[in-house]
Amino acid sequence: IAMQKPEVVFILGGPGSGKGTTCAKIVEKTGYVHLSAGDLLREERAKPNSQFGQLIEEHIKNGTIVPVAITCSLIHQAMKTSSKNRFLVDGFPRNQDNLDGWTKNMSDKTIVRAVIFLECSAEVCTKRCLNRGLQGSGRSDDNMESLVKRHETFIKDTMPMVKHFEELGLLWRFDSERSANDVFDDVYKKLKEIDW
Ligand code: UP5
Ligand code: MG
Repeated sequence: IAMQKPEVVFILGGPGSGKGTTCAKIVEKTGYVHLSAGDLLREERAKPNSQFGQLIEEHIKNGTIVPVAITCSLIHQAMKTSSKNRFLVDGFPRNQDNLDGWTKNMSDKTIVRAVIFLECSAEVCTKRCLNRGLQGSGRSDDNMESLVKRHETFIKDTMPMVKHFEELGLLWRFDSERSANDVFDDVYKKLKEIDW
């Protein structure tokens, strides 16, 4: 019997909306594997011999989006090296280029089950990231200048993806200004509904 295609749930939301926090909680309670596109890019940037390190850093600091060929191949590689079959792909696809690259390379290899959208105002998102920066996150984009740009990119480039998935009937919305546990409880309940 051929192995079932890997199943993907995308997680979208503004910078600091709680994507990583929610995914970490889901991983504790389920067999999902968490793949944060941002984390994969930061790992790639940290490799001393990466030919993309500088390009990635420029995009991250400016809150702009890395070309999909790089991001998609990092996600694909991480999926291939995992023994698991269910993935939470966090912070991707962020723009039309990301979506086109995914469709071209991954749509015949995977099944997208749902898209989790964490709704959070720019004010709350920004406060959370600035606070994380003050606590020593070490992230080169946890500063006011980068955060303004990250939010602009989210509204201009990523919100059209949210709309796209809503039109496909794949979008699940959650109010992520609540406590991390409340957000997780609701997301977990919805994930249970597509489990069998
Ligand atoms: N926190 C979380 N939930 C909370 C809650 N409910 N109540 C109170 N506090 C809460 O959380 C952020 C902070 O808020 C933490 O301190 C947390 O404790 C607290 P986190 O869970 O980290 O939120 P998340 O949404 O994951 O925030 P993150 O900063 O990671 O979001 P971004 O989307 O900005 O960052 P990402 O790493 O995905 O991308 C960074 C950059 O990489 C992008 O700007 C872009 O340049 C590049 N990128 C690409 O180019 N392509 C990609 O596909 C992905 C990224
Ligand atoms: Mg994150």
